[in-house]
Amino acid sequence: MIPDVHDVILLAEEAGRMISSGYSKVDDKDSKDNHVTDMDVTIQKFLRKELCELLPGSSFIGEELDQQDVSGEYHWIVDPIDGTTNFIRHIPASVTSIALAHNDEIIMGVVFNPHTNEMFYAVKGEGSFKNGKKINVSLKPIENAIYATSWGAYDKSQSHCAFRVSEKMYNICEDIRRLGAAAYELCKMAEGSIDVYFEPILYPWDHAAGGFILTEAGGFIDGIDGKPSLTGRAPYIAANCPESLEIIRKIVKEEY
Ligand code: LIP
Repeated sequence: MIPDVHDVILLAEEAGRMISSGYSKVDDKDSKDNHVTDMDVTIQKFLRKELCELLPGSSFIGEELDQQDVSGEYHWIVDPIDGTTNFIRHIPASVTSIALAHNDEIIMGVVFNPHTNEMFYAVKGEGSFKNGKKINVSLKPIENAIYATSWGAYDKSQSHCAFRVSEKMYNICEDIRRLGAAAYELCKMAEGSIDVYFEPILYPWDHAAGGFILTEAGGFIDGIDGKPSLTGRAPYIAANCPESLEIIRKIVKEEY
């Protein structure tokens, strides 16, 4: 049976307490700009054990430790700390992101920011919630939109395109934000604080839970060539309404 979302929330809260206790070691990953702390690894090990116990037979994909098992009907997709650079630099935007997929479809998402005590969650067909209150995307048209993005810090080969997209969007929208944690940015879209979004490179653990919470809150997601998959890295586009989605998708396509 599918676990109760409140049991997953309890695990996210425990992960949050671990984030709040800090870290003692930082290593570089595939580039000098991409880091992992001992706490990313500790939280992932904890969540893998607890989540797989919560749903016997489920498999697990996590950002760290090359854990990428999608065998079986159900699998968890986890980023123990999304926004690791923020975490290292004491910028209060690092979250734990947990999604549950049934085959190729997300059916549950939980994202917790322990610095601000924001608990976002959604279960398929039931809408999205923040700290127990239902949330929805904004109704803002693109000319009043806040656009959030990144320029692909871990692989700067795509950065020039993303900067050109930013310039075009800056001229159309109200302003730009870069929070540095994709899962958190997608949840801030779900509650209407951000309206349009593009990242040149995202992995499933960055977007699975946040993107699901966004769509359950009425938002829209896409990629350049079809919907972002739950395996592999790809560009990621999101908006509060179909009209803005079409505009950002067109601009991204022009620049890639
Ligand atoms: C990061 C994101 C960030 C994005 C990076 C990366 P990490 O996750 O949340 O917003 O721009 O590409 O995926 O590495 O901190 O877990």
